[in-house]
Amino acid sequence: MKFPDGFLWGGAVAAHQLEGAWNVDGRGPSICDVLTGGAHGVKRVITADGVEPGRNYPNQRGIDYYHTFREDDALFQEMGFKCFRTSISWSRIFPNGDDAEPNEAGLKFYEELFSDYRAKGMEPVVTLSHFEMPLALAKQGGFTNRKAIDCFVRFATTVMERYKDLVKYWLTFNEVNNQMEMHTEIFPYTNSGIIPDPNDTPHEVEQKVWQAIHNEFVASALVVRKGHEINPDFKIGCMLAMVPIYPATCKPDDVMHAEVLMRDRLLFGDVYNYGEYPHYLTHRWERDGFDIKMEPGDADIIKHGIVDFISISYYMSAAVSAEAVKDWDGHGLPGQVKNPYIAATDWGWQIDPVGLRYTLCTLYERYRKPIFIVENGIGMYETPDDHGYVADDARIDYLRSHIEQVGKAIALDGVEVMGYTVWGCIDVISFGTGEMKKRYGMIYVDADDYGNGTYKRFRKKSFNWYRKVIASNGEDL
Ligand code: BGP
Repeated sequence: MKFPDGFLWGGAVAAHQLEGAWNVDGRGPSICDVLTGGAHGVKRVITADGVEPGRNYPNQRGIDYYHTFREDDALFQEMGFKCFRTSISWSRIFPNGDDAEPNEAGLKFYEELFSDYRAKGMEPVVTLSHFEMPLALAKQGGFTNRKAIDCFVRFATTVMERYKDLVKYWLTFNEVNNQMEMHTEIFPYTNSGIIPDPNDTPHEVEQKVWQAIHNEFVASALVVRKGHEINPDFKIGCMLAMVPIYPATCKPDDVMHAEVLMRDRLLFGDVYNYGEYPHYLTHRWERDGFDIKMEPGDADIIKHGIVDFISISYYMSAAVSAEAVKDWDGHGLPGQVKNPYIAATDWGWQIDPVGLRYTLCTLYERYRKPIFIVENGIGMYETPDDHGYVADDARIDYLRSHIEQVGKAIALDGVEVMGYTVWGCIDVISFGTGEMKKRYGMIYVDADDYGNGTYKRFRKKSFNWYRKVIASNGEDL
């Protein structure tokens, strides 16, 4: 398949999963610094009141990219990356979120980092908020508190002004829609800075999350507007976690159930692209008794802050059955069942390359905006040989089959796709589990879940494969 000229091939990471250096050069604590490491099937724990001795906080270490970025970037350059996606750690710039002045050491770090990307031929793609709210703001209610809007807009404006000649592509809130899984402790916390309160009823939790979501829409729209004022050439996108939800059978009840759940994922795209709340959402708020506090100018702000493009993460699809809803334990999707036609990763994520083409078609038909796939990849257990080499053929198969479907969406369906970045192109701390051993990289990092290891980097088999893919602009898969 032919990919368009200028297609943005590259890799993606998030500051809190790789930088480490959590308390140096004036950085304040962020919400991910106080997430403990979990293990396969074991929940991560939020210790927002302080770092407890004896606990493991993997995000504080990352892979020490703060100190190794020049060498790591040289490896990305060797693969031929055209772009590189990372986030700015909000608490490096505003350690408490509401400080009078930004932290110059933090600003300087990202200036050096983005300059290094440019010097190595990689276009920076920057996420403004990848689960990285300063902890001090979470303690004041996170995004349920309107104060967070002002703090976020100030942070975003500060960095957009400072890097206006270095960065062109910006994303506002990472995977903003995964917080529709409101009854997990993790997502309302990581997305909106809502510290779980065991006294809250499920309705109270939902009320808080909806309020935070509204405030995030206002914040995002303001940032889009300000960004375009700072530099009219900026391209500012939203970022949606896309998991196509299939009916488990063609029973009409299953089809309807899947449609309603899919709407939950797409409502974010609808607001970002149409600039207003869809009827099904305002109806739902009224139906279920949610009272969302809005200020008079909010609707107008949302209307005038429409995004330039849509970015997505894509890892898997899901299947749901209306019948199975009664067995739902409050986690994952109501009525979720295993799809018997596709395989799954060791973490149960169902591998579905065709689902990516399906997703691209759905989004393009609905919004007619260019789409940037800013996360795709597979988490695997890996053991290197004596030379540190990992023959990760399963990763190559995963990436190849997904890239093939992207090619089809472009060539057969006419979808406008801007680029594709492999998630965790170098092994990083897993967001969901805090494990190091859930690896996504094309570069192996010698470290375990507890910070032991040499932290040396080794090229995996997929490293050379991806280099070839980029060099041939997607023809040689
Ligand atoms: C997305 C996040 C990333 C990332 C990835 C893989 O949800 O945007 O931060 O880590 O998924 O998830 P995990 O690390 O849980 O396997």
